[in-house]
Amino acid sequence: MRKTALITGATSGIGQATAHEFAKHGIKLILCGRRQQRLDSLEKALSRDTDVYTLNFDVSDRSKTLEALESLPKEFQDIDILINNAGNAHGLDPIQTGSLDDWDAMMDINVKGLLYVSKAIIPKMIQRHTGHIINIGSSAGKEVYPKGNVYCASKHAVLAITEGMRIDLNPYGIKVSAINPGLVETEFSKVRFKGGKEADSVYQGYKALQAEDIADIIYFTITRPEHVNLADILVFPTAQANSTTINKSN
Ligand code: NDP
Ligand code: 8X3
Repeated sequence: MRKTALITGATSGIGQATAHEFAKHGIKLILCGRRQQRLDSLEKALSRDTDVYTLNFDVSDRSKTLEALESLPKEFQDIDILINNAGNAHGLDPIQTGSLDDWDAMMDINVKGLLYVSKAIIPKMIQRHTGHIINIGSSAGKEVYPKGNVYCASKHAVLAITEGMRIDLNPYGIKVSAINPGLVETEFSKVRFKGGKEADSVYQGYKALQAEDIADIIYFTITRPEHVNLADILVFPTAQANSTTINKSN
């Protein structure tokens, strides 16, 4: 039987590349995001290869998230794969000057949003005794870097939640994985720096990971045999050794 996947943050970057990768393999798709035009074009493009359903909601809005996920038509209700990917960094500031709005956004989207979406989907996975949840963490979830404070905290939380999910869902045959990338060239830095020019230099002077590299790893992770779960993957561009050591000599 064809599998069904729900991807949050499918309108850009890693989520969008994953949608394309899954469509190529005929996986049924529920694609989520807030930018309707992008959802419409994705639906149009990917419907050639698979069945696509789109949902527009803000993951940080608890009632809208639960409402949207409850509204899924019958043929999209049996979700086999959940990719909790929606998220971003907002700002890069020392703790003493960080913005409360940025902190709220990161905790509300990266942490609470992931929990709301999971809360809606896990019960059916438990009922069906099958499922695979992939949480997109970050190298920032394993290591704190200067001015990364709250973003790093949000991704450390994602890793802790992933480990908790793996324990609690263990009796139900549900796989839970964390994929933790280093620098990936997406709209991530545009969002972090609110469109400011600091974003331009983030991926210059070396070859950063591309969204397709992560999509490829996600597809590999969901296609391992039933008894194999890739629990926790850390992936850097070759030029990056850790959050602060990047060889920009290229
Ligand atoms: P992008 O900015 O390219 O994509 C972010 C996606 O998240 C968009 O589709 C956006 O959709 C969605 N999103 C953001 N906020 C919300 C919200 N409130 N409600 C619903 N959807 C939302 O970044 P990436 O693809 O790089 O990021 C994807 C994930 O990967 C994030 O969790 C990020 O933290 C993580 N990551 C990124 C790395 C990088 O270097 N790029 C490295 C490590 C991890 P829309 O705006 O339409 O709602
Ligand atoms: C994104 C990677 O290093 O910008 O999570 O935090 S980093």
